[in-house]
Amino acid sequence: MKNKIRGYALKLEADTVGFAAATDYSSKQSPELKSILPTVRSLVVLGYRELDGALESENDRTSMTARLGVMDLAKKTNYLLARFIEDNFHAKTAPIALSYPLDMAPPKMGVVGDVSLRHAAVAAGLGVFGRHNLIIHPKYGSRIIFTALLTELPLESDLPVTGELCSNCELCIKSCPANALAEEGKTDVMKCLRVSQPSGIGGAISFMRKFIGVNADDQKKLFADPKFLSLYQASFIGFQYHCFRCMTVCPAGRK
Ligand code: B12
Ligand code: SF4
Ligand code: SF4
Repeated sequence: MKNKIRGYALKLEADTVGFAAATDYSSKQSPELKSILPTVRSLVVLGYRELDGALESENDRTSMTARLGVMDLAKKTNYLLARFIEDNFHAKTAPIALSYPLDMAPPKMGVVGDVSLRHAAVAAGLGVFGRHNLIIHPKYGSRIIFTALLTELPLESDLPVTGELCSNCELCIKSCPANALAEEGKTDVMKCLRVSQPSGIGGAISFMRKFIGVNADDQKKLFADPKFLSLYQASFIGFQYHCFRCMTVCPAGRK
């Protein structure tokens, strides 16, 4: 069964595939898997490498353009693979988003996913946590992102990655423009968000506050403000990252 699923996922252009029994997945902050699919027994976790040229580009729109490509590919692959499992193995299968949509209600307020894909990747033998709190894959290093499917199939977990992949070189900590990685084992979410998603919810709130506090003439001027124009752009492109530094600088797993 695993071979068939892995083969089809690779054919659909996922770069790497791992399996985890639902009992081996553990993420304290995240909801129970059964709250998503009550009959869940396993996870299929898919990894997609990021493009070196896009990540290393000095132009953050170029890095984001490639990410949008990975997101499109991952969304389609997730859906097609879920359909493949339902059709071939008669097991209910639920696809998990790469990032969005997120639960925006308190207390999570959009910073906790329905499934923690990093913990899922560890359980499925696709990597280990590094000092930057991201998953390092043995072949693709930190330059990888994940999606997952929850299934009713009774699949066993793949072998975990053993051994350290992070050398503790601290490049990620030193390169983070937001100083969001200073505390070990914790990413300072607000610091990261301000730098990596200036056109996210925080940016929108601060723009609206400014907008409602000024007179009509100044409001007109604000329509030409690059902040407003970026928010407008984000409203139809979707959320956009302006920082990929911690993924890009990490030498782990790279030849
Ligand atoms: C919300 C979110 C964010 C938020 C909040 C992050 C956070 N604190 O979890 C913000 C906006 C800050 C963010 C930033 C980024 N994100 Co983000 N994010 C997510 C999302 C949607 C949900 C994460 C979640 O549920 N967190 C809540 C719980 C699970 O976190 P937690 O239990 O508190 O765990 C934290 C620590 O305790 C620690 N930790 C937990 N266990 C262990 C164990 C060990 C041994 C260690 C060392 C640490 C550690 O790691 C976590 C970091 O704070 C996931 C997608 C998903 N559904 O998983 C992507 C995801 C985690 N993001 C990802 C990426 C790539 C990024 C960015 C690089 C932005 C970008 N350009 O893409 C930065 C990196 C920030 C960083 N170095 O931590 C990838 C990670 C891929 C990978 N290789 O690991 C994911 C998995 C998206 C994906 N589909 O691949 N993200
Ligand atoms: S994405 Fe950028 S701001 Fe956020 S933790 Fe990584 S390096 Fe720091
Ligand atoms: S940059 Fe260095 S310290 Fe940071 S995760 Fe990679 S290997 Fe570890």
